[in-house]
Amino acid sequence: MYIWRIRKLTITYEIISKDDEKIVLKDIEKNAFYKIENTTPFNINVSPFLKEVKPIFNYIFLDEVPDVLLFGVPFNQGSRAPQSQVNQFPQLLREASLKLTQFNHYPISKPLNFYELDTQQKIDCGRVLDLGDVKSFDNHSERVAIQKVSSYCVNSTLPFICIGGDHSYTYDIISSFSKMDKKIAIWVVDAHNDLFGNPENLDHGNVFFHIAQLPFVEAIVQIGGRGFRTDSQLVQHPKVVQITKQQASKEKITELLEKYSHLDGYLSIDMDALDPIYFPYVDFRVPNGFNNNELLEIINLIFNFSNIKAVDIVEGSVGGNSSGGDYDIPLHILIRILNNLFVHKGVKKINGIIQ
Ligand SMILES: [Mn+2]
Repeated sequence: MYIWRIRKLTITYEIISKDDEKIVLKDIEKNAFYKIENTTPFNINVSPFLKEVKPIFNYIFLDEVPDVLLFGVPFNQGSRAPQSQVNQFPQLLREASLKLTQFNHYPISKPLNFYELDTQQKIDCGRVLDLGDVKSFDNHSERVAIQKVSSYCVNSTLPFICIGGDHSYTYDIISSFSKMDKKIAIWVVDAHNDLFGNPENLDHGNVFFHIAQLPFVEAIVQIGGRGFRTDSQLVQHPKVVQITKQQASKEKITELLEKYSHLDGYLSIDMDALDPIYFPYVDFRVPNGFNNNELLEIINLIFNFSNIKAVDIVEGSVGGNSSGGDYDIPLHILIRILNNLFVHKGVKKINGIIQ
C-alpha cells in the first residue's frame, strides 16, 4: 500500500497536489511527502457541470466553507470574432498564477495572502475555492451549465468570481440572481457598450440589451466606452447609463454609485477596457483605454460604495506567454478583486458608509 493514513493531525502539511484518488501532502518540518486517500467528495451537487483543473495559485481547498468561490467559463460561442480563442483565458490565467503558488495547509486551511511591493500592502484574499471550469453535460447547453454553477454560487450566498469566456455568458451568470428577489445594479468596465446588433441571438455584442430585459436588473452603468460609432451603432437604453472613458472621473462614477447604493451590485470587467499597450490579448482592441492603475481605482471605488455580490473578468484571449508575464495585469486585477470580495464580504454599505 502506498497510501499513508495521517493520524497526527496536529502537524501542519502543505497540500501539494490532488486528483480523484489521492492527495499529496508535504510535512513542512521533515520535508517528507505523503499520499492520502482523497475522501473529500468533489464539491457539491453541480459537479457534473464542472471539470476539475489545477486551481488558481495551486491553492487546493479541502475545508468545508470557503470565503470566496471562483470558476472558469472556457467558452467562445457567443463571440462575433471568427475563431475567437477567449475560451482559453481561464487556463492562461491559472498558468500565470502558478508563479505565485501558495500551497494550502492541511488539515486547517490558511488564507491566500499576497504582498504588493509597489504599495507595501498585504493583500488578503481569504480562503478561495476554485470550483474548476464549467462544462456542458448530457444534453444541457453551455448556457444551462453556467446557470447551474452560478446558481450554486448564488445559493451559497458566498461572493464569487467568474473567469470568462466571451462577454455573452455574463447574461447567464446574472440570470442566476433572479431567485434572490432583489433588484441589482450592474457595473461594467468595457470599451464597448454591447447593446448593438440583432437582438434575436444573444451574443457578446448585444449582451447588455438582453441583461437589461431582466426585470430584477434596475440599472446598468457602463464605464469606459471609446472609439468611433456609426449612427446605427449608437444604441441607448432606458436602463443603461453610459460613461465614456473621457467622462470617467471619480466624481462622475461616485455620483452614480450614490444613486444606486440601495441596490446590490454585480461587476463585469471586459479586458478590452484596458489600453492595448497594457493588455493587447483581446479580440477587439481599442486605443486610448485605461491603464492598470486607473482600472484598479475604478474597481476599488465600486467596491467601496456598492454591495458587490459577484464579478466576472471576460474577453481575455490568447497571444501572450502565460509564464512570461503577459497575463500579469489580469492576474493583478484578479488578486485585487479577490481581496475586495473577501474584505467587503458581509459588509453592508449605503453611500459608501458601512451600516
Ligand atoms: Mn464587452
